[in-house]
Amino acid sequence: MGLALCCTTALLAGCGGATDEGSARSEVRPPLKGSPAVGKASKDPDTGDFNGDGFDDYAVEVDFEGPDADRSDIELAVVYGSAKGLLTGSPVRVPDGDGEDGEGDDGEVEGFFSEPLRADLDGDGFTDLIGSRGKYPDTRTFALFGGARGLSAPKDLDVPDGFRPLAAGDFDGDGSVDLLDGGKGTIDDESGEEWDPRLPAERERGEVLFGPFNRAGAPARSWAMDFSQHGYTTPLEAHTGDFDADGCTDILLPYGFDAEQDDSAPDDLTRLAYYRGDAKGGLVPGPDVKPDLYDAMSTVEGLRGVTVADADGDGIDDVIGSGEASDNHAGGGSDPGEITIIYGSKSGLGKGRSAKKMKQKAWSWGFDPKVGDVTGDKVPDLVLGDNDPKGNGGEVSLLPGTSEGPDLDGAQTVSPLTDGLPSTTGKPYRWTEFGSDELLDFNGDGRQDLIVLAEKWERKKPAFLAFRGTAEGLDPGQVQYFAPNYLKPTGTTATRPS
Ligand SMILES: [Ca+2]
Ligand SMILES: [Ca+2]
Ligand SMILES: [Ca+2]
Ligand SMILES: [Ca+2]
Repeated sequence: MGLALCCTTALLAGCGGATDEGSARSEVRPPLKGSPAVGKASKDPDTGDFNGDGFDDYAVEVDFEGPDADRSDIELAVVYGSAKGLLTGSPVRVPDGDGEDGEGDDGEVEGFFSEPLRADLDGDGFTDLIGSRGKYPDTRTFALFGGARGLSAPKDLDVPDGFRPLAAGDFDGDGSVDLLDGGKGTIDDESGEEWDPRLPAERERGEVLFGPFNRAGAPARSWAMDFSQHGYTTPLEAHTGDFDADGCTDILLPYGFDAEQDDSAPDDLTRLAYYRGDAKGGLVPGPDVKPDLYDAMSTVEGLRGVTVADADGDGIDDVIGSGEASDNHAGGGSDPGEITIIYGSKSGLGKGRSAKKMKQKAWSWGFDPKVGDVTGDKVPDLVLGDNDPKGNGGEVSLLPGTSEGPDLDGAQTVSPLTDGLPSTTGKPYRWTEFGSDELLDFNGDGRQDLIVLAEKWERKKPAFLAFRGTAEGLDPGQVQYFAPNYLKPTGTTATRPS
């Protein structure tokens, strides 16, 4: 469907081909090489920065294509920040296991089994990178420990077999980081598969490991917790934040299930569970948020996703929901894209200032909300994606923050049609799947920079485009380009640079 729309648009635009018309491109500069600056520990380390040098560092799972097109090789790549920008020529790489990717004859799948988490697990004042990898179901939880000269080599943690770190936070507020596994009755919750029989029974329901973690990577204590809603479903992901400013991390757990046609489904299922961090209990359900959190942020079509961030800059985390919308109406109508911000407050989530809603005509508006101060005026800005604007296959908008909230009318948009973006071919493709990946201040100037992942930037191959934040917004004139191949030749497995 994407391809068809792309071609139609190109014809309407009156161009000869879908790929050779468009905006001016700049040349790709060579990868930036160098070692990260030597940093220092901090009492409250910035989660963006692994070596404490004041420059945020980027971590991403990258599919390094092998010489054989059928083989892919997924690795976790870390690209350090510097005053000059991301050190794309000197990445650190972590493989996902020992063998080839893909499903083998024995049905084993090798890969990463959780999104990489950033937290100071060992409490030494440097942010660590935590993940899980291996051959399912024999996955191992590992950490790369931050340090003044960069991340350590990956080290397996001494945690229960099959533990999958879905979230990190200080749930009991004792000052040490805790890890949470939401349970995994299914590999793919969307498919509604049965509990995976290969998993030990105790892994089905969820577990919280409380810090401090010792040098062997073992938690101080663990606690089994049932997030499975009567064994019916397990959380797809987890979003942590402190929504009531009590110093204990709270958590939102979205679930994916289709219970409408299922008579056996429990009648009290929720699609978005809220657990409050508690100094005595660790994590406790609720309290109820009125109106219901899911209902407050979803459209009739549902909810695309949630993001946690301090959207109004009062120091208390807020929840941003992106409402699902559809363009598949009879007669060609489309729902507006919708964003809802529910504010945290000392008296609880949703109990402070009233929720803010924003709508835009296109159903595709409002994807992947992200919050950060891009312009450096100390007011948080909002970054939103639109994955289907007419004619360019993805764009990203920066809504500058004001005392009234994000300014929709003052939005700046960058897209594949923006002049000056770097290209190795000089020939932009239109359907690039251009979307925001992460906000980080990788050049340490106090303004958040935006890393865009364009899955099909050139020759249908992915590229990262790192936009710098400036007082005027995102600067398309000095964008750093890097592609998986740029990260490939010089890197080895992770070691602390010496
Ligand atoms: Ca850094
Ligand atoms: Ca650490
Ligand atoms: Ca703790
Ligand atoms: Ca910056």
